[in-house]
Amino acid sequence: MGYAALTPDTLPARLGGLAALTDRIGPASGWQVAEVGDGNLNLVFIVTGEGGRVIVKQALPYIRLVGDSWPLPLNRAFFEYHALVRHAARDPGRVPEVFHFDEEQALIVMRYLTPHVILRKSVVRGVEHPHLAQHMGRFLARSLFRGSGLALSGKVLREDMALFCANHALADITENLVFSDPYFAAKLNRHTPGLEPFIAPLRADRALRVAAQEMKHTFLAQAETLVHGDLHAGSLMVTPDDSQVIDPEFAIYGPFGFDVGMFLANILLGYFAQSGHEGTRGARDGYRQYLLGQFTEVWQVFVAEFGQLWRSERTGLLYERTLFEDAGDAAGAEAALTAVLRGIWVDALGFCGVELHRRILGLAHVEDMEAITDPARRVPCEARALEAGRIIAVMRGSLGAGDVPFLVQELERTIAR
Ligand code: ADP
Ligand code: SR1
Ligand code: MG
Repeated sequence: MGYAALTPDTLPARLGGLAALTDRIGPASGWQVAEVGDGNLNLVFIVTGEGGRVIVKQALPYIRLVGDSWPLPLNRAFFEYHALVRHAARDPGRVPEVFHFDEEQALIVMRYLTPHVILRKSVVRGVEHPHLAQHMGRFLARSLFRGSGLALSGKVLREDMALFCANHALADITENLVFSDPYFAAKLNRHTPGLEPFIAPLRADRALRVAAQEMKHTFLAQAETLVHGDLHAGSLMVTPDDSQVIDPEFAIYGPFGFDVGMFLANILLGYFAQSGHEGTRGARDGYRQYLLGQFTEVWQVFVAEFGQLWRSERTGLLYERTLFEDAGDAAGAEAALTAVLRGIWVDALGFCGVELHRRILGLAHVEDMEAITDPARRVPCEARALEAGRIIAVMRGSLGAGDVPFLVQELERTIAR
């Protein structure tokens, strides 16, 4: 049969013949199915059998958040599957295992993560995850380094780039929603009532509009490595000891700094929301310091891991050892590493800035802020995040790693409650 969206009622009959499921969770006659998708795009089912549980994720021919007025290709499941496979190889154990992929049905069967919770929900509750920065700094360095011309030959890189180039419909969402829509009155934008006095000057800021377009240009033109493409706090599932990266359907070749900046922005969104949560004013100071520590540590771990990979796994077409270490110029390789890392940091800040804006002004908001039900409490939190995003994006070329925590703490003081 051709593609048909699953429902909890039809799923057992449709998938009951798959050994990938029955071998793991038992016969379909005993299955219970619940649709749990809370993302913006797809169906997600938990299928429980007598032997265990699996996740069945299926793409819809449209954007779930908006409805069938916004069609979206089913082939995004193909790219999610291929990205999961590559991530599993590049940072083993950091993504859920894939048990089955059906291209026609746009469907992935994967490991059910338990007792994991979505990181964003944990941050809203104020829960610390002591290993998160280690896990994510390493994941970012490993997935991005090993997916780039630093590790791959030109042939392998370009063939893979050609494959993922077909994921342009998802890139188009990012190109519009992240880099352009926040900076004008786009149709699907929304914002908290009362935020208007902070939005008008932001949109009038020419340097910011230029910075956002420079980042869009970089996203389009700097096809350096396979990026996850949507690495926000809803794309991570965590326990106290583990972190699992899910949902890479936006995967495409893009800049090293893209995933880094998106993830760092989501830490900052969690930070700025803390003072708005009911009954927590002042009580979350320690947690806010923890989040700023995570911001700094993710980057530190990234730098350390990227450097280690640079020294031990630089076997691709870029910065060949022949020109450096093998020619007695190890110091030259180190200088080149420093320059590459500097470029990644500057780009990451640019992406961080625009992500802060689009999660407050665009279509797709975040629970960190949405959980603050009183608009009068939410507005100052969002205003601080907007101003942080503006400064970070415009000043990205002159900010060091230690400057961002200092800046956001200053904004807590200067933009009044
Ligand atoms: P979308 O592509 O629509 O954003 P996600 O991949 O983010 O969908 O999944 C939506 C939700 O389904 C997640 O927020 C999470 O609660 C749940 N989920 C997804 N994958 C898994 C998994 N492997 N194990 C457990 N829960 C999952
Ligand atoms: C219309 S899709 C909106 C957002 O949801 C996804 O998770 C991406 O972040 C996208 O920008
Ligand atoms: Mg998602």
